[in-house]
Formats: sequence, C-alpha cells, structure tokens
Amino acid sequence: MKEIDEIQKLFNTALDKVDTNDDLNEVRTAFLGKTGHLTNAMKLLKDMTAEAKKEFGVGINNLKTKILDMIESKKSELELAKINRELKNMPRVDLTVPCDECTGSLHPVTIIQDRLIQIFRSMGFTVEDGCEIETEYNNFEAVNVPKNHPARDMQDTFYLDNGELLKTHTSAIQNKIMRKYGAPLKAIFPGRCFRNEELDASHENTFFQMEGMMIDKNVSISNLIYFMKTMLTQVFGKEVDVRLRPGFFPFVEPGFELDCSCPYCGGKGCRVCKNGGWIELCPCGMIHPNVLRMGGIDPDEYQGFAFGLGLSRLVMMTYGFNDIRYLNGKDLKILSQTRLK
Ligand code: FA5
Repeated sequence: MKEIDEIQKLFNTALDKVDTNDDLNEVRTAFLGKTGHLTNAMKLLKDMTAEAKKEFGVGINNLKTKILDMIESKKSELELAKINRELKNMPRVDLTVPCDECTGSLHPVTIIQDRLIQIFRSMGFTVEDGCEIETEYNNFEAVNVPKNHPARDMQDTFYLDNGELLKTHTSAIQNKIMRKYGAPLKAIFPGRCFRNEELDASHENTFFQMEGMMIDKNVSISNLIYFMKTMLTQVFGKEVDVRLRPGFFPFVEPGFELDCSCPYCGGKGCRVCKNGGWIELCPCGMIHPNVLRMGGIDPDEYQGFAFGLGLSRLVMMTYGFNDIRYLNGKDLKILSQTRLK
C-alpha cells in the first residue's frame, strides 16, 4: 500500500516541523481536513475491488488512528514546553528571606482562637476537631433536642440532599468526643457554625463558636465558674468577674447565660457593654444526664459542664468591630488591623 506509506512519511515530516499550536492545526487540516491527504486517499475506496477495499480500508483507518494519536501527543508536548518556558521566565522567590516586610496577617478569628487554645491547653484541656457537615442526630438528637422539639426553630440551618446538615453549633461534636474518650475528659472544640438567620451587625449565617466540656466525678458549677473566670481574665489581660443568669438549653440542666464584667470600663458602663457594666458572653451549664447517657457515660457516676462561647462575637469585642460581617468580608484594611508583628 504505497499511498498509505507515503502519507505516513509526509505526515512525519510535517509534524517534525511543528513548533506552535497554529502549526499543529495546519498539519491537522492538511491531513484530516475536507481535502486533506488522508481524506483524499479515503475517496479512492469507492473505485476499488471488494478485496482491495478491505485491505486499503483497514490500512487507512489504522493510519488515521495513528495520526490522531500523534497529533494529541504533539499537543501535550507543546503545552509542556509552554509551561516550562513560563516557569523559566518566572521571578524566583526566596522563601528563606526574613519576613519583616511581609504584609500578610492572621485572620482575627484565628488569632483569638489560638489564644483561647493556648489558655485551655495550659489548664489541661485537649483540643478537638469537628466536621462542618454533621448528621441530624449529632446536631440535635444527641444533645437532647428530639425531632419536633421547639428548640430546633432557634437553630434553623441548611440541609443537604442526603439529610445531613451544616452544623448549627459546636455542641454537635459533644457526642463524638464523649464516645471517643469516655470519662473523665476535658476538651475544647472550636469550629465554624451555620444558621439560616436574619443577618445584622451581630448575626451572621456563618460564624465561629468554641465549645468546651469537662466531665469527671464531682464536677460542679464552681468548676465551670473557675475555668470561665480564669480564661476570660487571661483573654482580656485583667481580672474580670463573671455572673450566671438562668438560660434554657435542652442539653444542660441547669443552664445559664454567663456574663463577664466589662473589661473596658471595669463595670462602670461604656459603649461596649451598652452602659450595663456586664457583657453577655457564653451560654453554659451542667451537661444533661440524657446527653451523658447518649455519649455512653453513666450520669450516676460522672457529671460535667459544657459551654458554647460565641467566638466571632468575642473577636468583635476584642478588636472593637461594630459589625460581625466584616469577619467574613474581604476588606483587608479592616482584617489586617490586628496584624501580629
Ligand atoms: C448554642 O449554640 C449552644 N450550643 C451553646 C451551649 C453549649 C449552651 C453548651 C450550653 C452548653 P446559642 O444559640 O446561644 O447557643 O449560641 C451560642 C453563641 O454563639 C451566642 O451566644 C453567640 O455569641 C453565638 N452566635 C449564635 N448565633 C450566632 C450568629 N448567627 N452569628 C454570630 N454569632 C452567633
């Protein structure tokens, strides 16, 4: 099959001269286009005998497959060569240069979260991770909020097609931690939470909380007050008082809202505490026996406290942000005010 061998030779020569994608397209048209070498050769088939047609047909089809493969390999080769040329021309970055001039900064939430982690670690708490997508069971049932409980209305969220949801609070991790470690345990677990909320200066649909839990024999509200007071005193770098007011959460009994004396005015009244002298900071309480039981812990033997600190709100307060939406925004002028040198 002389014609086939000749086309192959012609193609090899043409491909050798290809340097750019445009060259390659020209070669493609010259061989596979409407009047290309291969297309023209195929037109010969109609005048051939049945036997010759069979042999020539197979040969020409094999050649077509081969040519298409060679064009694809050439295309990859050209792309690789282009990337290598670009890499060669890119300015070199020396990652070992000292960072005095760098303009990056940690996000304010990361800074405060790291500070809290350090404080709780120094008090013997482990730091646990959690998922953003959770089962309905972990988010609600496992923390004593059964289906159709009215408390679910306060935490409407975003559901996935498979029935899972974006977790509404870090309490959704409680059950996993109890099952992982059993009692006694001391753990904190910061995380991103999601709620279907009316947005305003203090409500976001995506925000951060930090949950804490201590379970042991003879744990009482005094332990809760001690840890919260110690933590807040260290966060604000000055002695603060805390007070508890009754608060309802199905997963604690009794439940509280914990306020701290305003660290900015010492309790005299200012803009931050809205002249009340106290700042509402953190819902908490003694873990409900049902929650312990569901976590595989015997409530007759162990007790515990839990708290769910509004981390995003604490960040706002610490840096004086008057709108929580800045934290999810992209305004670097605001976010980098907190830059750590
Ligand atoms: C809870 O989420 C409970 N899981 C907390 C808890 C844990 C109570 C353990 C008892 C024991 P609440 O819905 O109040 O509670 O949220 C806790 C904190 O998260 C609030 O005080 C607030 O600071 C913050 N928060 C809640 N919703 C939002 C929101 N939409 N935007 C920003 N922060 C929010």
